[in-house]
Amino acid sequence: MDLLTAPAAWLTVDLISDLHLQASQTATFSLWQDYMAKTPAQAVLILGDLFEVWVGDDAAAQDPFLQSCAQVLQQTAQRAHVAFMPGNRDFLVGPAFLGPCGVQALGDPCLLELGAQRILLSHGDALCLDDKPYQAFRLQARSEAWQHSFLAKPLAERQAFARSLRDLSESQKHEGMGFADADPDMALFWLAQAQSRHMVHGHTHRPADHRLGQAQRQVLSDWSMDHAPRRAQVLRLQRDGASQRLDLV
Ligand SMILES: [Mn+2]
Repeated sequence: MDLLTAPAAWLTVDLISDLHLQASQTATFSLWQDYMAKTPAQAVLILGDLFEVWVGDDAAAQDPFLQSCAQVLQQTAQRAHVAFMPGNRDFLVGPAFLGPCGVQALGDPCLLELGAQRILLSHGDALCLDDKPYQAFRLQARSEAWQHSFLAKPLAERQAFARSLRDLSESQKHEGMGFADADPDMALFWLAQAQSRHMVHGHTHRPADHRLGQAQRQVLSDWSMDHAPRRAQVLRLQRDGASQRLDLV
C-alpha cells in the first residue's frame, strides 16, 4: 500500500474526485480551473476519474483540451503539491503525462498520514465487489501485459474500445443496475490492514458520510456543472483533524 506522509507544512489538504473532465463540459472545466488557481490548500489529492476517458498519454499530447488540463495541473503544482490516483476511467494516465505536469502518481489504495490522522484514500471502484463483470475487467485491465498491448493499438481502435466501455456502463445504468456500492466487509478489511479508522473514496457519485463500525467512510462528490443537478464539492482536511465539505456550486 502506498504511504503519503504529509510534511509539517501541509496544514490543509484538499481531496477531489470524479470530475470526468471532457471538452464538451466547459462549465465543469472552468470551475475546476478557477478552484485550482485559488485553493489555499498546500496539497490537492485527486482520487481518480479526473478525466472522462484516457486512451494513452500519446493521445493527450495531441488533444488541445487535455493540454489545457495539463496546464492547470502544472500551474497548480508550482505552488502546491498535486497528486493523482487513477480511477476506472483514467487508469491509463501515465508518467509521460504526469511527469511534465509535476504531479505525483498515487497507488490505490494509499494511506495519508496527516498529523496524527491516518486516512485511507481510494478511488473506490476496487471496493464495489457486487459488480462482478467490472471486477473481472479491472483485474485484466490493470495488468501490465493488457496495458502494454492496448497502448500499442492504433489510436482509432483505442478510442472505439473506450466508447464501447462507456456505452456498456450507460446501458447498465438504464437497465437499473446503477453503480454497485462499496462492500462494507472489504472496506473494513482495508482499514484494518492500514490501521486506519477513516476512509475517503469517490467513484459511486453518492457523497455521504457513513459510519462503518468504529470507523468512518466518507464518499466524495462528483463534479457536474454543465447539467442539472449541478454539483462540485471539495473535502478539505486540516492537519488538526477538522474537516469540511466545501460546496463550490
Ligand atoms: Mn469511477
